[in-house]
Amino acid sequence: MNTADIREVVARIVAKTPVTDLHTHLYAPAFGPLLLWGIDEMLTYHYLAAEVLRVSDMPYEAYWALPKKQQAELIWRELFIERSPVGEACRGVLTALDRLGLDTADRDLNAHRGYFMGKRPEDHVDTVLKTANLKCVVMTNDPFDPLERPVWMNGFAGDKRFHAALRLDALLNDWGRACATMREWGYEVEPDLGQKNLAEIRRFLDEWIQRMGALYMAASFPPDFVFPDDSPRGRIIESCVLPAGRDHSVPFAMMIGVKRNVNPALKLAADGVGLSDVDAVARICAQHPDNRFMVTMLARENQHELCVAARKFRNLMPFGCWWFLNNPSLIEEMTRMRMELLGLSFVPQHSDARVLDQVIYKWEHSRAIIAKVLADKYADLIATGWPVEESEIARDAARLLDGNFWAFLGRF
Ligand code: FIX
Ligand code: ZN
Repeated sequence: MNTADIREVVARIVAKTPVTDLHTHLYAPAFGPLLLWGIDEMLTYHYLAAEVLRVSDMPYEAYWALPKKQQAELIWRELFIERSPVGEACRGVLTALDRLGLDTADRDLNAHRGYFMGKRPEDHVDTVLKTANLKCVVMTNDPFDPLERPVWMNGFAGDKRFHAALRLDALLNDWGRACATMREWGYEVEPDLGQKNLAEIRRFLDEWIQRMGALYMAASFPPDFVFPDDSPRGRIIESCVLPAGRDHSVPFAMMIGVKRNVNPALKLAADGVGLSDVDAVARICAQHPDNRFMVTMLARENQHELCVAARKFRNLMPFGCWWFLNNPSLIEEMTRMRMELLGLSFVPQHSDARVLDQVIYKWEHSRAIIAKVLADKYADLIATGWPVEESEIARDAARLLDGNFWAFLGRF
């Protein structure tokens, strides 16, 4: 293959390579209203709530008091009609609508709503996963969530399109509250975290990893995340999460760098970003070589150091361009840097989709950038005389979009 063809060939191959989306906030249809989908959900995504509340002078509380349909109408008017929808989250809505076959030249929101009316979520899941070319997605499953918990307790039958991940923010970021809740559930725990308490927390983790069939455990952490750490978080990680990870052979995913509730009036859109300490990541990987850590960091400035840490520790898997980094310019920068430092041994992206239809845009936009970076790298190889075959491109793309994650889990 010559360099003139390479972009087109790589783009075609990457587009047709099925993806495992390893971190989303989507749910299987069996979770009922927890599965969000459709135009009004897309428009009221918290990324767009933050954007509309910059341009509208409506008081924050008045916005949140509106019914969802009216919030969506405000966002459509302010961000799509009064201004061109050039931001990534706005553009994403249009990509999703277009690929679902809607006429995006039509600026009538009600016309778009018509498409979603009367659809069965079960069927729409199939349509969307097929349109986005996803093999499966991983949910974010919180046993402390009062809406989610009963679905598991009543015996969720499973859905091969949706895998589980045991989310531990409640346990690791607010032990006082988690402790009180766990006591209500019959665990013998006390705020002081003695040996017996730690054994009970371990029992809780064992039960939930098994109940969910969790592929990994996960938590998000603030920028001041440290390790080792004598706080309840550090002690629970060291004495419960890591031993459970080893015994059940599941990685621990750490999402580091989110400053929660910077502006509480913005509710779900309230969070910000801060610079974190990559040495904490290096230390946990060094001290626990028998554990595997999937790590994504929210600050752009942490990305280079994280790549270097990943070169030092094979039990560290950098993944995704998280949240405020999930924008074309930053995805390109990060993917290029990761490929140059780590070859093909990373997971370039996850969608973080909260609304089913979003996987269409999140993956189409990211695939295009991953393909562009890969093509540039192949062109550099071709320039040295190294031949690049289509079958090799397909193999590499499959590793990036699917295989690296499953191999890291130890499940091929
Ligand atoms: O903590 C997380 O998993 C974050 O991704 C979310 O809480 C966040 O709200 C989000 O949707 C980011 O994309
Ligand atoms: Zn997330």
